Amino acid sequence: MLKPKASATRELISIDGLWRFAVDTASTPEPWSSTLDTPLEAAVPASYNDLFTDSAIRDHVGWVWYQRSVRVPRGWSGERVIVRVDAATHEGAVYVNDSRVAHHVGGYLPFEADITELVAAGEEFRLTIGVNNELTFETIPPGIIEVDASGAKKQSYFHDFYNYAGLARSVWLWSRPLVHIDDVTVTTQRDGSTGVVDVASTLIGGDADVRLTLRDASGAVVGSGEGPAAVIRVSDAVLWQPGAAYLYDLTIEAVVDGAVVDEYTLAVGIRTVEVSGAQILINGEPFYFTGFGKHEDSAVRGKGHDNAYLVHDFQLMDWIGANSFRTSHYPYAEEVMDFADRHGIVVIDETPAVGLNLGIIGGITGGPTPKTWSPETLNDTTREAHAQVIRELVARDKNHPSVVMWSVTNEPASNEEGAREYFEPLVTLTRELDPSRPVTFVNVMMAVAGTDLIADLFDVICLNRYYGWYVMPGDLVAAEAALETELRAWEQLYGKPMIMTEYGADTIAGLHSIHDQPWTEEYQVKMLEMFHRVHDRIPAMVGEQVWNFADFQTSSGFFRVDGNKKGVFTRDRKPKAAAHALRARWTAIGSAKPVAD
Ligand code: GCB
Repeated sequence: MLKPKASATRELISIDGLWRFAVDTASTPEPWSSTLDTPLEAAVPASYNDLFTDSAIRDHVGWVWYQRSVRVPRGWSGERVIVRVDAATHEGAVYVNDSRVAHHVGGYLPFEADITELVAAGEEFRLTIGVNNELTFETIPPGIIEVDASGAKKQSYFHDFYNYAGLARSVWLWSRPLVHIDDVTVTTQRDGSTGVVDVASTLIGGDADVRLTLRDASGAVVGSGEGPAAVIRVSDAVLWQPGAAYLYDLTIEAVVDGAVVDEYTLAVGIRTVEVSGAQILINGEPFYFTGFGKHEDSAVRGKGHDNAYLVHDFQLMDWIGANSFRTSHYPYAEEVMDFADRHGIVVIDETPAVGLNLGIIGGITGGPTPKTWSPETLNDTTREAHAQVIRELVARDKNHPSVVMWSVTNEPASNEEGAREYFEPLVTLTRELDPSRPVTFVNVMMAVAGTDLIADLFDVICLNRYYGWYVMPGDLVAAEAALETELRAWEQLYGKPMIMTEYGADTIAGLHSIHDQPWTEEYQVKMLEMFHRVHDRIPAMVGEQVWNFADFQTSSGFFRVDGNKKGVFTRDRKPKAAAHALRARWTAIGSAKPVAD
């Protein structure tokens, strides 16, 4: 799915800003059919939860309504008019005046509607977007809704971040010609010093010839091609490298009778990625991942995309020497992916399949543990929802050179009966959709080598481990021994590349101790250093991504105090002591695996 962009044949208008906002009530059965009767306005993009002071809005479970009027530019007559919603978390319904034009399930991926027949150039229309935040066993991520004695819905879920909802990313009005480029898929290879750019494109709305032009960063034409499937060879190609991004511009034109009827330009990075033995090679060179699992999270905006945070977070990652991050635990805004492309940051791109593990809840509360994979819990319908987010994620992000790997899921119950049957078709699907990238999943600490049932299906094994925190807290000597024993077992059983995708300690900025005391800044540093000693001793370890880049909000409860504090930076992006320690290590090692003396 192409990101909305302006070109010589397309225009793009942001319809972000302040929208009328109301929570769903029984008294307005069709809120889209007239002007919303509400005193509230909500910012778009932003999650709505932390905007208002009313906890009934923050905790609302169900539909909310956003509405504004939009004028179609008068020059758009004869063009197709598209509404594009970058994300509606978790379900969206779009109405133009009284007509429903789109419905989409999945909170972190875009959708669009062609509204040409319902609007007129130069005229205004009423745009209403309903957003529903409910999570069930049929959604990704999953959750449970209970109705209490008063009839109020209560949402619970199995993932450790607040269920922010709303229009957290941009909404666009986009014009396209009738005959237009619908999709483009670019894959790249190297043949000696020649870059090989494979382009497949599809058209919609009629027949046209396809013309391709590839330009380098100075604008000079370095290659061209013709037809819906073409290969462009670039001599002496400048590669897209981690830390040294280089992007070409590929212009795709649809031509009818010699006239260009549509044009779209896509950034292309020429690079290869492959798994070889227990190494991950980018452009043929072993790559060692340093960086973080992140979240889209900030005060007031919740998961709302914010370009100021985007720039600042990437600045901090650069300052600390991080070369990569994982889009834990859902696809991030496309602006983030584009930025990573432009700045040479390597991305492990994760689906929103988090919390597919009912065992964790029982484990923490001591209560009964339901089976994760069963007809009553996560079942074939869940798997179809999961397949759909994989399809949409690959469709959205397949052309980003920064994306080197797909992560199908975070911490599923991969040790429970039924896991293999659930995941095998999803891994096959991911490989069919994109044969060019390795596929991974992120393993939970309860599913060790020997009890995990799915690791052999994947190219790379990502591990989240909390030795010294959830297990053996305060005892870093025992933790170090246990971590090393476990990693050696994985290495021996699979011989595949392994990345520590989560390790970390909750830390209150400003809390100090001379002892190994959990929650202090010193303990966070010592625990990370302990992990690093072990990583350096295990040849198959090809990366380390600390949990988490910054403190983030979670659901309330006895388990968290105003959120998860495992950030290396606070929620407002101030460094804890660990930030300085990581900076010393990562700026020294770059992208080369450190080896123990
Ligand atoms: C995990 C999860 C992550 C949590 C983290 C924690 O394993 O993947 O979402 O936030 O642990 O801090 O407990």
